[in-house]
Amino acid sequence: MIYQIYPRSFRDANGDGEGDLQGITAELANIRELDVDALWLSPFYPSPQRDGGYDVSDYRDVDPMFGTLEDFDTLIARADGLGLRIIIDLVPNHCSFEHALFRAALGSEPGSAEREVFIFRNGKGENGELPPNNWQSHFGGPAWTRITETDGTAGQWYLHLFDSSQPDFNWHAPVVHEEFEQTLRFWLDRGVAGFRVDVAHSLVKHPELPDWGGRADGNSSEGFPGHEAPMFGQPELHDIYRRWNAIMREYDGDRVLCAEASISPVERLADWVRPDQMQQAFNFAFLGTKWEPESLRSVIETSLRGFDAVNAPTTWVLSNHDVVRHATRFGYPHGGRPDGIRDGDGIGTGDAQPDTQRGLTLARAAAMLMLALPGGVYLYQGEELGLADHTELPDEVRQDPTFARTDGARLGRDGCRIPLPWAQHGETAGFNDTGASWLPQPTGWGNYARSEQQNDRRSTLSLYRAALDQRRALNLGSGSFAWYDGFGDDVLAFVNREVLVVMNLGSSEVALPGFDVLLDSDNVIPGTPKTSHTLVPEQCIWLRFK
Ligand code: TEU
Repeated sequence: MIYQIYPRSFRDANGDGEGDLQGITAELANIRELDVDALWLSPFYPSPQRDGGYDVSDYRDVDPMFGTLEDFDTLIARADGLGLRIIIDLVPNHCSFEHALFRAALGSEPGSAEREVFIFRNGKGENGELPPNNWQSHFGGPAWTRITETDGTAGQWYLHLFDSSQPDFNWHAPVVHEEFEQTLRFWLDRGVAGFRVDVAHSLVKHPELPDWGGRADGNSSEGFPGHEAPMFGQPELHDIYRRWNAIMREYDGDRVLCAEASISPVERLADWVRPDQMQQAFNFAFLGTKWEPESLRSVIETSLRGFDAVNAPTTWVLSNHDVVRHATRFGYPHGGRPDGIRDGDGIGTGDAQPDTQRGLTLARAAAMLMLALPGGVYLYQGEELGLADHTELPDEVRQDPTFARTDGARLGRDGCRIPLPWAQHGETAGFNDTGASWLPQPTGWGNYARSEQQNDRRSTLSLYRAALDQRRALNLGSGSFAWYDGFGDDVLAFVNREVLVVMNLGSSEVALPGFDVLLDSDNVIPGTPKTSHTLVPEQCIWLRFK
C-alpha cells in the first residue's frame, strides 16, 4: 500500500501555516502503523505555488517553505529505519515560468536554442494575434499565452496544457531529456525508491500541433470534432520511459515508476507498464466510476483484465489531491456530485451539500471493498480518518488556478487539500501550534482528529488499520479474484484467497451465508460474531470462506 502525502497540508512543524518536511518526519511512526509500504510525496520543490507545487522552478532542491535538502535526507533516513520507502513526484510535462530555463527562453530570440526547450510558435492571423492552434488548458481558457519580446513588441506564443505559469517542455529537444535524467539521478542518489510521473501520457506532442477536439484533457469542446488527441500517448514516450527504467536499474533494490495518466481505456494506460518501462499506472477508471453494481462490476473486470494482460498488478485509488474526496462524493446519489460538476471541480456554498453521514458510511464500505482487491492500493492522506471535502470555502481563499481561469465557474481542488486534523482541540486541530493555516478548516474538523480515532475501536482509522493488517496477513494484495454469485444484482460479492467479500449496494437487507466474520464496515472489532447474519444497505463485510 502506498500512502500519498500532500506536504503543504500534512503537518506543520514550524507553525507558519504550511505543512513541511519536518512535520512529515515527526509523524512517520504514526503513518507506519497503517502498514504502509511506501510514501508518495506530492511536490516539495522550489515553486511559486501557482498550482500547488506542480509548477516547479528548480527540480533539485526543496522549497524553503517545506524545509531544506538536509530535512529531506533526515526524512529518508528515518523512513528507512521504519522500513518505509519514499516515492517522489516528478513533473516532466511542464515547469514553472520562474524556472531558469524558461527565463532564458523569454530573454532569447525566436528560433534560438533557448526557445527550443519549450513549445514556442508564431501566432495565426495577420499580426500573429491568434493562438497557434485551438487547444484549451486543463484549467480552462486557451492553452497558449503570447509573450512580449525583449524589444517590447508582441511576440510568439508558448504552449501550456495547464496554467499559463506552467510552460510545457519540448520533449523533442535533447536538452530536456538530459535535464530530467540528471534530476532522476539527483534524487536516486539521495535514496528515493522511485517516482510518480505527473501527466505521463502528455509529455510528447505531435510535432505538427494540429487542431483537434479542443480540450487538452482528452475530451472535446462543443463544436469541435473529437479524434485522436495529438498530446496523448505519442509513440516517443516509450523511449523516454525505457531510458528512465535503465537509469533506475543502475541503482540497487526495487525502484518504481508509476504513471499518472488520465487516459482511457485501461489498455492504453497499461501500454507503458512493461518490464522495461513503468511498473505501475494509476487506474482512474475505478475512482471515477458510478458507485452502482453494473458500473463497478465492469470497472473491476476491465481493470484486472487490462493489467493482467501486461503481467502487472492493477492499482486501486479512491481519492487524491485532484478530486473531491470519496467521503464527500458518496454523500450524493451513486457516488456522484451535484449536476454539472466535472472532475477536478470542487463543491461550494452554491451547490447542493452532501449527506456527510451517508457519505462516511459508504466511504468505509468502499474502502473495505478496495482493500480486498488484488493489486496495489493508493491511499490519500486523511481518507483513513474518513475526511470529507471542505464544501463551503469562501471564494477569496481559493488558490487553485482553475477558479480564476474559469472566472469561478469551476471552483477547483482546494476543498480536498485542507490541512489535516491531528488533535480534537486547538485552532488548527493540531496541524500546528500557532493557529496559522494556508486554507481554513471547516467547523468540526477536530472531530475527525487522529488522536480521537486512535483508541476508538469503531473509528474509521481503526477500520483501515484492521483491513490493512488483514490484507497483509492474508496476502490479499497478491491474491486471486473470482466473482461469487447467488446474492442478486444489487450485491457485489467476490472471493480473494480465503476471503469472501460482500457489499450491499441495494436498498434492502441481504441474508449472509454462515461464515466467520473477519471484518465489517459497520463494526470493526475483528472476531466479533455477528448476531444477525444480514448485511444492511451500504455495508461491506469480509467473511472467511471455507
Ligand atoms: O494532474 C494531471 C491531470 O491530468 C489533471 O488534469 C487532473 O485531471 C486535473 O487536476 C483535474 O482538473 C496532475 C497533478 O496531479 C495535478 O495536481 C496538477 O495540477 C497537474 O498534473 C499539472 O501538473
